[in-house]
Amino acid sequence: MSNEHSKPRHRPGRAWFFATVAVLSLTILVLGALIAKRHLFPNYWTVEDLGPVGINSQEAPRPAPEGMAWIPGGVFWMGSQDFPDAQPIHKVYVDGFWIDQTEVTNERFAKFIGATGYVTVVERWTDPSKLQGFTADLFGFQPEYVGHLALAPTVGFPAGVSWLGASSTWPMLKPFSLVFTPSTTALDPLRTDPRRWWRWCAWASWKHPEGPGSNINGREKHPVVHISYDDALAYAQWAGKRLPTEAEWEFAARGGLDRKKFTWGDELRPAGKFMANTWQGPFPHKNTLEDGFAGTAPVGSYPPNGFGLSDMSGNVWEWCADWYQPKYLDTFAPRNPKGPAQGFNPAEPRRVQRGGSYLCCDTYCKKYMVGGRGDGDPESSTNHIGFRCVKEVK
Ligand SMILES: [Ca+2]
Repeated sequence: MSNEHSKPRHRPGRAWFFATVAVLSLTILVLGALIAKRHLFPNYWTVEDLGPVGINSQEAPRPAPEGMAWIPGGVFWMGSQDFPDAQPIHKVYVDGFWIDQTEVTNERFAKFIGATGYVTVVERWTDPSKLQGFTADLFGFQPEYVGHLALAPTVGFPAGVSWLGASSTWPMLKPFSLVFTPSTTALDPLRTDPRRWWRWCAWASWKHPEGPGSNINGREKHPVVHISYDDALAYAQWAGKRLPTEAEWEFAARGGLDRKKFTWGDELRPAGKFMANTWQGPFPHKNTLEDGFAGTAPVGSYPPNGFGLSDMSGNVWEWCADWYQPKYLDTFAPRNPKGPAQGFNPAEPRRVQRGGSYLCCDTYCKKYMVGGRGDGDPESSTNHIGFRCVKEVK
């Protein structure tokens, strides 16, 4: 007999088995690596293929609303690797819309007040029913500040006493807003109680930006400040406009550029030129004023971005329509997103602010960078918060 029986037999089933196992293992490995990468390094992500990044070709409808620029809309990469709450960078599509070329000025806001008799939130006597549980971190502070509050939870007050608790020692609970005041000595803002540079000021308002005795004479073209979200909404309704969604705001701010650090490019001061009203020098002690302004600047004092918009970086923070979520992408739609359904803490929800202000600087709050996000209590304000509006195409 042949030695047929001693030869290894051809076993196609086993070969297929090993091949299948190999392919499956490889697939699991690759998928696992991709999932791990997504979770560990979630820099880029999109839930739907929106196609290539680009600006819509739709021409500006006519007539153009006064003082507004046409933003054609399109697909863009939203978000930034420079800020944890602006990640992952993700593709978003927005329709075209009109947006104010500048922040709303004192002059414009005065017209609204003259026409409506509206009284801003910080000019109203406080409603005691709204004071329950009102704590320091509701005052429009940016996350950095809140971090400091966490380090020093009572911010100088006895444990358990809120800012309102402290202010209730004031007669009549006067309405107040926060006014920036430079510290008298140099300090490390990352390790210091922010009350060293923020003071609550009774009756500070848009008409009295630094408190009673101050006024806006000569600041007609400056952005209005001490504006709460509710005030901005009231103005927008009067003007037949609305607040921008955060996606619209960022699309507009990027000025047609793709994933740049600033609204004008990647260089903070191209050819040494200041492109925005921010803070120079050691914050919050000494502003060296190299850009020419300690506080607000007249709108349009710096070069506009690619869409013709001024001060999308610096000058004053601008309210957006969206609720703020540190992980907002969890609820973000890829097309015309309107933000999450509620704030990250439903008991103390906050709205998005964008653009940074004249108080942003290299060493502290870099949120004049185009991806930077801020947030604030809808009824609170400070003297570096304003807004601009958008208008839809009918
Ligand atoms: Ca400045």
